[in-house]
Amino acid sequence: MVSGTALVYDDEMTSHKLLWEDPICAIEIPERLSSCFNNLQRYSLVERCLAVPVREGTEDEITLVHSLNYLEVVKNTQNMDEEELHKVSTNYDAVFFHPTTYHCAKLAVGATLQLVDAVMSGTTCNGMALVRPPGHHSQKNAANGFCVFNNVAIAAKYAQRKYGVQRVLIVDWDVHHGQGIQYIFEEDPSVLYFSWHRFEHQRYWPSLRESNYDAVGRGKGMGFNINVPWNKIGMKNSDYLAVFLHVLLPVAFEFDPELVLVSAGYDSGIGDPEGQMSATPECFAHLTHFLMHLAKGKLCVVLEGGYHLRSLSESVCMTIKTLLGDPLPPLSGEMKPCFSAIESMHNVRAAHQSYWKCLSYEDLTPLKNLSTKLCQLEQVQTGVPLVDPQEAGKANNDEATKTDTFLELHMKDILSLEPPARTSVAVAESNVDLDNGDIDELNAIVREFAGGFVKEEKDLNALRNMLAILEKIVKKKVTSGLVVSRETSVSSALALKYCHNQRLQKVLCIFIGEMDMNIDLDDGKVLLINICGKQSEQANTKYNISLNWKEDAEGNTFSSVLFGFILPVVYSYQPDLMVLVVGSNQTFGTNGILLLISLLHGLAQSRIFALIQDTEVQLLEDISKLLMGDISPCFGTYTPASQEKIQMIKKLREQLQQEWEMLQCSVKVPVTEK
Ligand code: Q9C
Ligand code: ZN
Repeated sequence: MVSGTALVYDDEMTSHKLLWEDPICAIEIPERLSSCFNNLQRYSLVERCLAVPVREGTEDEITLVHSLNYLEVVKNTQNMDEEELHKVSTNYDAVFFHPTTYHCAKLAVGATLQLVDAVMSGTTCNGMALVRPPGHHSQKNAANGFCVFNNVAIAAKYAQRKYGVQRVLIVDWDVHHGQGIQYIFEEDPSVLYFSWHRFEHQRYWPSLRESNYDAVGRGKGMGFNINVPWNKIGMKNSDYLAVFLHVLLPVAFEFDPELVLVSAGYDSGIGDPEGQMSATPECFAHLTHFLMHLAKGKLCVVLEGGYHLRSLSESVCMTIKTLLGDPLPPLSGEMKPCFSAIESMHNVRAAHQSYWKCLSYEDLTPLKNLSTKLCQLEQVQTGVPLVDPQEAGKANNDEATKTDTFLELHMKDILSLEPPARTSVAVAESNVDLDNGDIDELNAIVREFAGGFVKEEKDLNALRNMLAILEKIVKKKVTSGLVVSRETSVSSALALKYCHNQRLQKVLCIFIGEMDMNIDLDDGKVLLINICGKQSEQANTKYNISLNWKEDAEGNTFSSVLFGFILPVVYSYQPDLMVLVVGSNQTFGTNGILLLISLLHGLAQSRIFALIQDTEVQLLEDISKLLMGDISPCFGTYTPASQEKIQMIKKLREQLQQEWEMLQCSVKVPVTEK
């Protein structure tokens, strides 16, 4: 298995800078790069990465995307004086040139390609390139929005040429629309481009008609361009998460890329003066974690925007920590997407429904009219206040300082929660080292709650040992544990009783297989999700959900139920501990279980207690490797789920979306609107 994370950085790229006064370009400063690197050093992350040197991109590489003519224009800026540089800059929108710009832009391209080489050659599994100038706005014949050469677009073409990669996914989480990337791959079905961006009904820069959700690609490329417009500022962690779960991830799993590139702008993070959004640094850990499950983990993250230095550098650190495999801090904030985000998701899902099987059975009425109406309403209600620019500047500064203070505390908060160890323990019915006192105490618990089951000494020992492992997780001595059980129904009921006794606030129990367990824990302290091949007679309730899911023999259909139902519910619940039970006659399949466990690592600080029925031991090795972080998971080829299955997910979502609000992804159109 390929492991390791590459870090491509060189402070030479800090020499490119603005030489004259220009309030628009003033935010793209060299410190953007150095503050990221300094923060990585402060967290001791630099030494954990493989340092990959930068190089200059060659003319052949640059012309994979740009015209020779444009290349010459940029090359000629090398020997210009300030006046000439200023003049060339004004030929473009929001761009500045410096005598070293050409050199730095070539380094930014070369750094990105060095990262692609490290990942594609198998030297490392993933990595990040910290580069300036950024790339995603630049076009065949033009610089734009601080961007000179389109680093990520060049990287996609390069990977296709050099390594024969068939399908590349580009995820652009920068707060601006990477229209440059869209134009380059618009007609190309081999590159799927996803971008979310501040749009405000086309009032926000670059104010293009083609940034809206209905720009789905052209010709052969139809369906391979996904735009998610944000029509409001202040989008939060839950809005970003919802778009990943309900739009990007289902489509990305269906697309099945061989390489994932991220246009990683952090101006979509909290405190950014351009983006005005509210996503906190750990949100980028979760986004990164999801993407690590595609393309056998081959993930290249490339810096684009990000103008609040503290927010930018903390978010970059969270991204790299995640690439390195560290446990994720829990996602903070209320887990409920806002109405405007739901509306955008609805529109994107409707626009793409004829191109992607994972969306095809949803009944989504396009919301065009509703959207315009709401937009007009908003204008009347709030209007656009006129402010004196000097006052606005001061207000911005206050905002930035407030975010600094907030982040200082926030990072301490979320990182103090980090589990002490990530090692897991695996036991069959063997012994766990225990003091005599502990033995007696645990034996008493077993006798109290599972006395009826204990026939011999052997039964008592097995259950007590199981509790001993669970106790280690609850007391935070280990992150996760694995136990083989002779009777998962008994062991899991006992485990849940133990958690209840320990006053754990929220325990998620996912039971896969035939469950004959009758526990009455409907008080919110346990959320039970049973995945089995049989229809349950009981109706679903908020805390007791039964899913009748039989996985196909070949291929995977489980990603649809994971993203469309299980993860939204689980993220809404925000458990403190997860108990995963694999009982007998499970119908979710090995790959389904592995993907589920791997995705659950994003929750409850990775605290997973896995219980496996002794008839399912062929799973044992895979699950224990996964818990130890020893395998990069491979989940089999995507097979579209049947209409029946999609209908089932839809029904469940309708049933439970008031209770579990991360399930919300479409707007119910009133009958009169149709
Ligand atoms: N009133 C990147 O984040 N703003 N570029 C122009 C005009 C330009 C952003 C505002 C923002 C460019 C890579
Ligand atoms: Zn940006």
